[in-house]
Amino acid sequence: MFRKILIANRGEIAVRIIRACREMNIRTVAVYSEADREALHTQLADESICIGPAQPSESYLNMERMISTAIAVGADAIHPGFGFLSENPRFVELCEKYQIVFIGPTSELIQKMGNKSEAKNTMKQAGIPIVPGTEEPVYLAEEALKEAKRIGFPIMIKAALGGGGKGMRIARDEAEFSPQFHIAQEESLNAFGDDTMYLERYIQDPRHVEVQIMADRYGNVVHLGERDCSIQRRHQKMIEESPCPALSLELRKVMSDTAVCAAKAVGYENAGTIEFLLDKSGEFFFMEMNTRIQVEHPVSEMVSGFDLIREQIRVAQGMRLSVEQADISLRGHAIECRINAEDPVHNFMPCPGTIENLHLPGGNGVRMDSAVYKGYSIPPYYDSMIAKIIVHDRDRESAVKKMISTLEELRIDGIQTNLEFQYDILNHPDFQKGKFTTDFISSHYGM
Ligand code: MV4
Repeated sequence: MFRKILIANRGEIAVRIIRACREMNIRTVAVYSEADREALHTQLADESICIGPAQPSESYLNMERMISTAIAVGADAIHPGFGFLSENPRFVELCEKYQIVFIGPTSELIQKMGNKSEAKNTMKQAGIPIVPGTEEPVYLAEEALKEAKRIGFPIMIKAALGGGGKGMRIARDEAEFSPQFHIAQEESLNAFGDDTMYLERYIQDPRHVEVQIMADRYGNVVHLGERDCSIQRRHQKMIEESPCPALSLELRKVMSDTAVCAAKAVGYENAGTIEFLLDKSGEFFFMEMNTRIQVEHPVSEMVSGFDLIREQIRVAQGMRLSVEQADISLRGHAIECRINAEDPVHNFMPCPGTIENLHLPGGNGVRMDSAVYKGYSIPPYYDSMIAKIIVHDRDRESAVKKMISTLEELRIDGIQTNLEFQYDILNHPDFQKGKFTTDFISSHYGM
């Protein structure tokens, strides 16, 4: 059994993990950068160690420093949260080498799913539906154009190591293809140091639907239903909900079962997400597998009553899943709004600063996952997300109402936030009808 866990992260997810450990009587070690001396995670953990300067590369991304700190404090395991080192196979190998348990899947699996093109091929082999496209990597525009003509326009050009929209371009026709290919490839080389590309048929205005799965090392896999994450801007999700308002009970079951099948096919362990694109006709395609706990995991926790972080820790200790699929019932509707310190009016520019006054709402079915407090100064070096509001109610209409009144009660003074923008979306008739796709924000707000 773990006695002590080092949390290799910051912000609200570090706080979330500390809380789960406390409930499980596991000691916590926070690591913090020089900019995070006053951060909430630094204050809440049993022990806190400064691991370097503010720049992420010098602190939260510093693998050697992270491992040596874990060894020095006698941690049994490291929880990586999301971002930072959470999907770095070399870091997982380093943990294995020094016999510190990495709370997540194996380095081999992270590596395999990190290559999006290879992941697709693996899933195709397992009978999972994928977007038609190239199976072999493409490097040259001329060679790629031949493939594009075979697949048919419009075409999505993607970086093999991409994900999250980087190194991704649409080519509407043959004339656009070569220039777009070069732009995407250049972006990929800059971002990932790799120019391996692949092509897909372009799916017009899809919904982003992802299924939460949880697996132990004995081949048991359960799902916690799906989340609709279509409300996003420039590949940054803003609102997530469960269940997806567009799914029939039948389609919901097919997608969830498909996700479990995908996880079993690759021998997955720990928490993971299978991302699908859902097109207008109700056809769905595997896109990517995320091999980490995700920002939006609370939405699934609220509809299932299941603690994903606790279960991650349990299965990482070699325990069996604490539940079978039949034990999981998905009840009601949950919605999450991400609160960012940013200015929607000025191109969502990050707006760090000091929180002069703060009121966080609560009440029946309201959950706040946050890392801020009155008087806290948000440092400029990290992600601008400062809090997540999650509400749960009996049905979607009630959950939307609850989110609206929760946003009305929330006060954050001293900094710019996206609060009003979130409020606007929640009140939009199309959002309220569940009528939206991934282009919702760009088409309704022109951003
Ligand atoms: C697509 C697509 C349409 N067709 N692939 C964006 C991020 C990356 N994970 C995959 N993405 C997309 N891939 C094909 N073949 C549309 C998107 C996409 C998108 C996907 C999910 C959520 C928001 C999105 C916003 C724009 C484009």
